Amino acid sequence: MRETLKQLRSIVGNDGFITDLSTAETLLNDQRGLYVGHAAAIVQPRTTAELAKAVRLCVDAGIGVVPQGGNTGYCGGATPDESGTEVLFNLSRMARVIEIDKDGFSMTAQAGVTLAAAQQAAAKHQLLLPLSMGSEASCQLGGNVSTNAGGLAVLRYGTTRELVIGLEVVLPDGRVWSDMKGLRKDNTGYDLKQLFIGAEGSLGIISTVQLRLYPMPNSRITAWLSISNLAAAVTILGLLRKELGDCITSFEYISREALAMVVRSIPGCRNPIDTTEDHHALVELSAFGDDAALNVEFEQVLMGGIEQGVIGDAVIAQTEEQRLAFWKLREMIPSAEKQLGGSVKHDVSIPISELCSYTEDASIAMKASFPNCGLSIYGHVGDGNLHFNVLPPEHEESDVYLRGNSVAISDLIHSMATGRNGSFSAEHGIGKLKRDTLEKLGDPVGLELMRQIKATIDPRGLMNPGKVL
Ligand code: FAD
Ligand code: 2HG
Ligand code: ZN
Repeated sequence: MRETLKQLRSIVGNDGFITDLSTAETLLNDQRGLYVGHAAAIVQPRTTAELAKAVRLCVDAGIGVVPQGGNTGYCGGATPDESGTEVLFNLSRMARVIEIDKDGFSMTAQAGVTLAAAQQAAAKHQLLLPLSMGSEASCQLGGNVSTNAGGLAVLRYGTTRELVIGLEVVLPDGRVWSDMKGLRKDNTGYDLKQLFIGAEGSLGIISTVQLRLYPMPNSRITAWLSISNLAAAVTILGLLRKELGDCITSFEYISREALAMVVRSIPGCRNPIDTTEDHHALVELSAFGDDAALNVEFEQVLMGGIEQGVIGDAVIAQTEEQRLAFWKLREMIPSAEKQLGGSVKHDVSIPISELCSYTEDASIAMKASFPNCGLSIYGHVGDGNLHFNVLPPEHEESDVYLRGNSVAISDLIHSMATGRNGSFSAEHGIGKLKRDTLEKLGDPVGLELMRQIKATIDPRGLMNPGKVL
């Protein structure tokens, strides 16, 4: 091991090699505080060539390799195990935007570019990288691709998978596989890049990504609605889509309880509508052309919703500051949960026609089996994806409650989701956290195929060991 570490240092240089792990807690532990990892070393390569050399060296020496981006993932996928024998590959120094192709509407960037930096680089050219989420200041493109991240604009632009047009990947044996032609159409056999999207670093380390960009819309409307329940949210979404089509970019549901937590614990947050009874939806539209005309059409649909009784009240953001304040109410929910003692998190997707009945049934089941627990339900209704998070009862010691009940709570929520043809992980992946759940609830034939693919690409099982499968 000592000799391998020496060689690793010579590949990535002193400034890319961390052995004083006492200073690296934030890299060794996952961001939710579920796992404490140890590592033989942390390496931070700068180039694909360095990365490939370093991976090959580790694998030849039988050392497990753990890829890490911004370490914002929810499932412990970027955390090394407790043995202290794995090497953590942190990609933060591979942070160069290589090219923006204005005519081809695409971006090529090293995998360690943060999502926010990539959005800004595109915006300088009046182009839109539509991927967006609460963690965007820290998460990296390689992490986004590896988790096939969803986020706040999937309704209009799709998940990360739909944005990826090229990838370069360092394979476990150190070979570099590259498909960076950026072609819209290419039917020459299997589309291998799809394998690495959402693989959570279990098949290789993504070193470069090529992403589709969009023209920057020139008008945007953001509204905060009060609504009676989740069913009303689904109805309003249907009305909006029917009347306004594809310009609906985001449609987020925020339950009364989730909003109350934010207002209670995050300074400066307040409900724009004077009600504590209702649930809420945050809607964003974006389009090209006449702002005023879109406003009129949107207001008509809102008025129709109010007349039908599915919308209680609506406020349209008049300034960018107000728009950001609406978004803050939504994006701060995870922080509020954390501040108030944590939650058992879930990330389910259900066919949209069954989303409401699922939520009702799961809420009843929770209250029956876990008396006095709280529920923080919110999320990407437009994608059929809800975060159905369960809070410890007030007056209970949160840590003790979460430790004692998380598994049973999640088992119930997850099996109710898969029982309705839903998914127990719509956007956050499997990592270490949901590996056993995948084993239990996954399709056996599908799991067998996944194992065969893993064994073909990573026969020694050294690429992110113990994650996903
Ligand atoms: P990491 O956490 O570092 O890694 C995640 C996984 O990808 C690990 O398995 C890791 O091994 C692997 N990986 C990382 N980089 C590479 C690489 N270059 N090559 C191969 N494998 C790699 N997720 C959503 O989908 N939607 C949301 O709306 C959303 N909101 C969030 C809000 C907050 C406040 C937080 C904290 C998280 C949120 N997330 C969300 C989860 C998380 O931000 C995403 O999963 C993100 O894509 C992870 O990127 P990362 O760079 O932090 O990856
Ligand atoms: C979001 O949509 C994220 O805000 C995080 O996916 C969800 O913290 C959560 O439960
Ligand atoms: Zn989410």
